[in-house]
Amino acid sequence: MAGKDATNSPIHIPSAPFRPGDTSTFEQWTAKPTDHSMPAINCSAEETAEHAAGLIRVLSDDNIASGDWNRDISAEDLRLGLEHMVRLRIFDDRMMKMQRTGKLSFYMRSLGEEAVAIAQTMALENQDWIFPSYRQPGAQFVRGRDMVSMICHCIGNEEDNVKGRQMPVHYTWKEGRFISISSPVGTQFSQAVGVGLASQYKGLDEVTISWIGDGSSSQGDYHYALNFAGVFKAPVILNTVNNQWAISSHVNIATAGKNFAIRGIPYDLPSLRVDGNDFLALYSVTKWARDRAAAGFGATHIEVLTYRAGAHSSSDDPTRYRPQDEAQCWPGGDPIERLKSHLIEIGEWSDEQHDSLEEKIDSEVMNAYKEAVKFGDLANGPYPSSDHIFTEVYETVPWHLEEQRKEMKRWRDA
Ligand SMILES: Cc1ncc(C[n+]2csc(CCOP(=O)(O)OP(=O)(O)O)c2C)c(N)n1
Ligand SMILES: [Mg+2]
Repeated sequence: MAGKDATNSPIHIPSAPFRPGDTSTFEQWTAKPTDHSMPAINCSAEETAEHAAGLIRVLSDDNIASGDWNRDISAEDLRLGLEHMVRLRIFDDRMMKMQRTGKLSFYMRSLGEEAVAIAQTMALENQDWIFPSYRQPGAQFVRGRDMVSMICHCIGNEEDNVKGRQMPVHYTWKEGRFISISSPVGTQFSQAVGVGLASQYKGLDEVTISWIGDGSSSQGDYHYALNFAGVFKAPVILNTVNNQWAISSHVNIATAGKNFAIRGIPYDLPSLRVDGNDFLALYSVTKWARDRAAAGFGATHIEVLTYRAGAHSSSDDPTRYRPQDEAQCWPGGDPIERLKSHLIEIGEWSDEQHDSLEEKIDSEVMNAYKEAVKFGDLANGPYPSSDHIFTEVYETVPWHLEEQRKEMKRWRDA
């Protein structure tokens, strides 16, 4: 995709190929599910050169599964994956409504990318560590986090497990081995490698997975992580989620290349490029990477090719910088529609079942919402005490913070 130049500056500053008013004409994919064989889990980085340059798919354009990467996933598991994706989409819609009505301050949806964290977490074991970005909250549904607690976090009320110390959507969940999302993007990538090495040092059967966005992958953190993972053969799965945008910056300003996957090969990491809206392909490549890591052969680098179908966040208006219907032009389609149509195709699902699933999840989300706001919301309170600023961070509060706490109390109680 050729980028236009954004300015008349002597410095080349790429712009997006399509802007509001244009018609997006993405290159249509020619990749077929039968294109790439599944290499042995102990393969070299070079042996994945074609997988990195190409695109691993299991579902065809007609959502029929085939090829070497087509694993025997039970219909029950596929239905569960579909259910979690529907859950995330409906949950996101409800949270956006809460944001728009002033009940919480900020929100970020995973629209169009629901398959990523859900399929990939389902391919892991429960003891594996998750180092997410804000676009992978779906992993928590897979691990069974209570929805009320997720909503309380987004509101930042008394029941928020981090007591409002994080922005909404910056979940942290110890029991699910779901590490705190960091507002400074990209930090999770090198931390994930460190934790992977710790598991290996202790001789534990634990693999670590992390995701970074296309935009964030232009930071040093990404390269430090790949380098350490390659040198020390850490049991980690490092995903770059290329969803075409980093807020209003098009992917062509994150890299001059056209491909993120191949960047792993010079670091000696087997590298795979996968259709990120194909649940079966995502599941399959992640299982491959998990098997490889657990067997002691080291890390895998994966480019997850997808499209951010929604706004970056509740503060963003994408109609200002990209064509309004660009998501509909994405060659990878919609992950929920694709898995649904695959299940219908194999006789394991129906439109009626899908409708009743949506109804069931609608009321599940509504009930969780009603339960969560009982603990307070941003529009109506009650609000958590400002004392929380000073608690649960230091075991012993340092003197200068103690002074500030007293000062705050004086102002508050005056
Ligand atoms: C270190 C740092 N720089 C900038 C920002 C502001 N910021 C937040 S999200 C974002 C875009 C990230 O895009 P990408 O990595 O592609 O992830 P996506 O939102 O597409 O999932 C930016 C620039 C930040 N939070 N942290
Ligand atoms: Mg992005």
